[in-house]
Amino acid sequence: TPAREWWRTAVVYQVYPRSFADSDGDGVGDLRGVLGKLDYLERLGVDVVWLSPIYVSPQDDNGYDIADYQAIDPTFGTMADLDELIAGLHARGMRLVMDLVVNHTSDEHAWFAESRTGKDSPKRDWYWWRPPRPGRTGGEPGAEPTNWHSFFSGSTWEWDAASGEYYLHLFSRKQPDLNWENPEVREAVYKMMRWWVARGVDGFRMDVINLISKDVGEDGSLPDGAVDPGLPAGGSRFGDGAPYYANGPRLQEFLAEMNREVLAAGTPDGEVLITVGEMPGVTLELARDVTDPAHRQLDMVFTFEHMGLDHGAGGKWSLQPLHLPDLKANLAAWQEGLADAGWNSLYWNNHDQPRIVSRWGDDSAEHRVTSAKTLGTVLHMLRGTPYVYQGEEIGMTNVGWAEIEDYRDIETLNYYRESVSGGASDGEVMAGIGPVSRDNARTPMQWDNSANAGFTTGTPWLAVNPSYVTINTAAAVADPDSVFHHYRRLVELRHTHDIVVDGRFELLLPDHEQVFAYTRTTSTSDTRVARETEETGRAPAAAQTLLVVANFSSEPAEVALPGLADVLAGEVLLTTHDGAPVDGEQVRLAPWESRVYLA
Ligand code: ISL
Repeated sequence: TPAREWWRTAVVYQVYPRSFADSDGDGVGDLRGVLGKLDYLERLGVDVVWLSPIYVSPQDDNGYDIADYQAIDPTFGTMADLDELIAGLHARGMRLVMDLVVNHTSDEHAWFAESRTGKDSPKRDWYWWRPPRPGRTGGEPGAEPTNWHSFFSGSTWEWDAASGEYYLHLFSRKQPDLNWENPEVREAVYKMMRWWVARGVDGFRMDVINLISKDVGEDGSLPDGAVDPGLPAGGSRFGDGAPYYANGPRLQEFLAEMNREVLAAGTPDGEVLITVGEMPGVTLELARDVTDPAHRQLDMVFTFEHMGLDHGAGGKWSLQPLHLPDLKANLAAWQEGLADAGWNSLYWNNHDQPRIVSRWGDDSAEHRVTSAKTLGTVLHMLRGTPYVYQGEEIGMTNVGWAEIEDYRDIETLNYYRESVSGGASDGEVMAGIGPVSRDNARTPMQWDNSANAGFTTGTPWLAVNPSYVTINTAAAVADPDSVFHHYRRLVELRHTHDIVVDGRFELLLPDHEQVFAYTRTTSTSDTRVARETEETGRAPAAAQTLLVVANFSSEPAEVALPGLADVLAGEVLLTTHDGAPVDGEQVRLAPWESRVYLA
């Protein structure tokens, strides 16, 4: 066994194919579009591409509603295109991670079509079918089997008049939840996964994988959730079902089984696979259990804790300014909590989150570039596997449209409808949607300053952010001081400096409201270093300190770093600004200035 799995030194780049590059002018990105950008990805230096879903799908949730797991949606291309993508990535020393969406299928999947034919269907039990509440008439409000509120608004239950039962859908009504209690379901999923591994994929990003085990009673019952009295009128009859559908009792059993049945075998070439589980509501304790290599479940998970730190009373739709000490405390807790067992994934962005430079940086003309760089620095020098979402590496910003007509995202549209029908004004609701909607992440990738940002020759499925005139990859690649080249160096540092991969994390200045500072240290007594020394017979690496000091604000800042004068006098690995005004332990930072030192 290798001393260190390859993914511990890797950086992953997420491609949202619908918005990445359109090769055929139909306005929707596709696989040949991705193929045309491999040189760009190679230039950035990333090791892995995670491809959001490209499978056959009615596209109710942009492909997270899958109708056939083993076929490519014609919108995106053909299986031959995908094989070419795998080969093209492998030829460049890169790997491909597929999105695995198995908490639910599309309602147009053959499994569900069979399941809904009636109570006697051999696949009836592959999904969650339940009768109306006792004494209630199916289809009337309140007759649903539980009061759970869907992620995408409304009830999690859809009435099926033909068979006289409801089916469960935690997301849209076109995304029925699979019943993982049924071993046939699990075997079908594992079989499909083995098929993809045999085809050459290198791992899986597992969509909402901590929702697969529901807290179902022996009699098949599912409990009601607590009703939040603070919810707006439209949502108030619904309760929070998360305690009964997230992090359920059999989750780790299912993950361990999947590992045994699929993942343990590795790739046909004998390499280990990479797995990352998306887990809304995961706790640090559960993350440690799931990612502890001794438990053989997953390599890492996506936590949502840091992404929730700026949520207000109305949840994700009422963003508040971030209080920096909260972010530092949270990231530090995960760094420390997974230091000895388990592994972190590191991210600011994905296709569900608003753009980080608009959210926690400063997207004004004056500070956009430096704040994007500093956000990148703070994240990438942490211990774990960093994920870069398309466009993050050029500092793409939120689009924040004011009119609901501009949006396409089902979560946004349903939330708008539910809120307005509950009595909220258009203005109020749009004020929430603008800075948060998932469409902020989904506007087309900005390649150059030609029409439609060079994304398509046709009409883009979602409008291009007008910022493309200045923010685009052509400009960024040509400018040595761009966000792109900063990200390229961050990726490179992880490859060239073991301390970025292995160093122990320590937070400095936890209460400081402007400055994010931490060290990573290696010492010859580290267990990992000692183990590798023994295994490889190489001389142990010398004790080192890497220091990150970052001004997370648009005002100048000054801090003292007691005991770190030697490090501050050491090598500067990366900066956002010229010159380094350091006086002993005293550091002055320009707005959004950050530096990485090594000594
Ligand atoms: O958007 C969100 C973050 O605030 C969540 O509600 C999101 O839906 C949740 O994180 C789950 O996301 C994943 O599964 C969904 C899909 O819509 C998302 O795109 C996907 O990342 C259902 O498959």
